[in-house]
Amino acid sequence: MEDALLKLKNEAAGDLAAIASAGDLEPFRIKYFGRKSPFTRLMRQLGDAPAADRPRLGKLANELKKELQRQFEEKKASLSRQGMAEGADIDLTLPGRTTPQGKLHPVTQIMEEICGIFEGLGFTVAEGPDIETDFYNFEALNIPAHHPARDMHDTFYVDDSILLRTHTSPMQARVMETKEPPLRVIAPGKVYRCDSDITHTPMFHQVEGFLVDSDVSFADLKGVLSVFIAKMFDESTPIRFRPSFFPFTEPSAEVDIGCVMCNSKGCRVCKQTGWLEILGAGMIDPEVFKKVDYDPEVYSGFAFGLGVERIAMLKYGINDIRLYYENDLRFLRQF
Ligand code: 2NM
Repeated sequence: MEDALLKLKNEAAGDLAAIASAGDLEPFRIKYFGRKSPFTRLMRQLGDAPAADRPRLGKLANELKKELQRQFEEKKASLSRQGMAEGADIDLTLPGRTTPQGKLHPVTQIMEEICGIFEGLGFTVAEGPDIETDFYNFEALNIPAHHPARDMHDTFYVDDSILLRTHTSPMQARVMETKEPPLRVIAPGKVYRCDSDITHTPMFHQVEGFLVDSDVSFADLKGVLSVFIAKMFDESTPIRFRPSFFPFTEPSAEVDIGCVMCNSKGCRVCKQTGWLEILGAGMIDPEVFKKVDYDPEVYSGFAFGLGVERIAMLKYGINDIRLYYENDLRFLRQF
């Protein structure tokens, strides 16, 4: 029995020394520590040994097994360290750790696209304050106190004469007040109206623009806006100008494009008309020129205004304006 134990010890030492890779570990473990291992066999034979020798032999077998297990774990650890150094334990197929990259908000992207098109047509960008005076937001734009047009604007007032701008036109008035024609300016930015449902948010974005020079006609207005629509949507997008009213322009028009959702066939989005309203425009009213000290006999000009969220909704088929401001990454990641 003692001889058998000694022989087992030597054989195991030899096998352990021969282990050269992680793949050899498992067969060794099964051979020496599995159910059919020589230790199990020897323990069973222990019953045949003289009763006086049994405790000593049992202890010897247990110590031998423990020592072998310790050496085995050591071998395993050393092979693992070696593998790591050689790169064998690194899974090269795992995806790398990336830093998520942020993107511009879809409204910002569209606003930049709109501004880019007008900059290409020679317009410069002017930005102004969100908090405005009653004068620049209304008076200078030919909307006097108690004018019914004020009702359309659902204004947030800070006090009697200070308010959150309801459009970006006050910036236009500020530019005209300080610069002489010829001028081509666009004013992008946030505007505020006390209104909220699936097509209105209390804050939204506008791009308004104007051009002032001698001899500007409605044909110039149609030309510039046609080029804008062709670039923003498609060269073949149908356009129509419909008579309308704005206090700061005369004559005024609303501009429709053929419905991009149904190809002008008529659908829920265009209310079966085949047309979608995308901007308002007109020839700047001589009353506005008088407010900024331009001679209406010398100068004429056109102006236009459009809602950025609305344009992006039509371009991308977004059906609820509130999606822009919920910051749901599943929505934002699509842009
Ligand atoms: C619109 C429609 C028509 C407009 C007018 C002016 C200004 F200041 F030059 F008179 N800026 N923007 C204008 C004209 C805006 O938005 C629907």
